[in-house]
Amino acid sequence: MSETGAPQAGKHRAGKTPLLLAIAFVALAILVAFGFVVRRWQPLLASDHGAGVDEIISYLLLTTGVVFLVGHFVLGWCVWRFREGNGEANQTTFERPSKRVEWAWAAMPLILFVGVSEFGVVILGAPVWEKIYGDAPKDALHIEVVGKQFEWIVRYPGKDSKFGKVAPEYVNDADNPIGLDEDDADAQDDIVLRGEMHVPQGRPVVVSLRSHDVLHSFAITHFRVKQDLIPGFTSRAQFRTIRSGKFEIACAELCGLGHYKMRGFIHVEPEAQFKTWLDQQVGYFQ
Ligand SMILES: [Cu+2]
Repeated sequence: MSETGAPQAGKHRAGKTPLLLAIAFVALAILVAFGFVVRRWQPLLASDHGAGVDEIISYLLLTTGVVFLVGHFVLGWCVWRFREGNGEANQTTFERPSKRVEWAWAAMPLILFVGVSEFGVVILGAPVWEKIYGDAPKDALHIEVVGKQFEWIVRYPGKDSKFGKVAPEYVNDADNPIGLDEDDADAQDDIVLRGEMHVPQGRPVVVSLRSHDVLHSFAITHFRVKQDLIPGFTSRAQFRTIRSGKFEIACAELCGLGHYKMRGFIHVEPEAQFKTWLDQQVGYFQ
């Protein structure tokens, strides 16, 4: 624009900046794509349903990545094509397209995005959802995990396979952290561990999750498990391990000043080794 405000074709030169920006954008896009191809970014997979979770993450990154790139190329092309000084293009007078054309252009992205998201949810997501939130298999091992500031307390039902009663009035941080009722017969053989969990490899595990105080999130990244704990509500996580080893249980919900140290470990062992370990545990009131 000149001082008087009238556009003068060809007077202003934007210099090399737009070209450099465009090159940087393309280089960055190639670098990011390359980064996804050359290595896996998720931690080693240790659960059955986890491959499905990884697939959904890859699908979302790919689809949104392509949309992002195409969108920016179109945007860049428009900026370049209708730049100040490109007299020929700017002199074109645009007539308003027909309503049908406008509707068609509005419907296209709508259909595209609904298609992309529905395909992801229904085709890829539903089977994984079923594995995580479907009915527990009959041979599943039931464990309870209580989250409190700032630790994980793990409970096994013991030989009677029944979890004993708990009540807030019995909670005592030093020797009864989950508040087991000493007068309850089912509670006698319950096994309570702090920050430590053992599961047999390959057997389905159902974890009931409760919180003693605030929101926490039970996260085992190697299993692709992440489930919020909500005070006053029992939530559930379900998985089946595919390899043995020791994996971290983290809290994935900022829950207070000690959030960073709220961690535990889960030991995945062959069935026989797990049985031996379980037999060595002593009931809480025994
Ligand atoms: Cu927490």
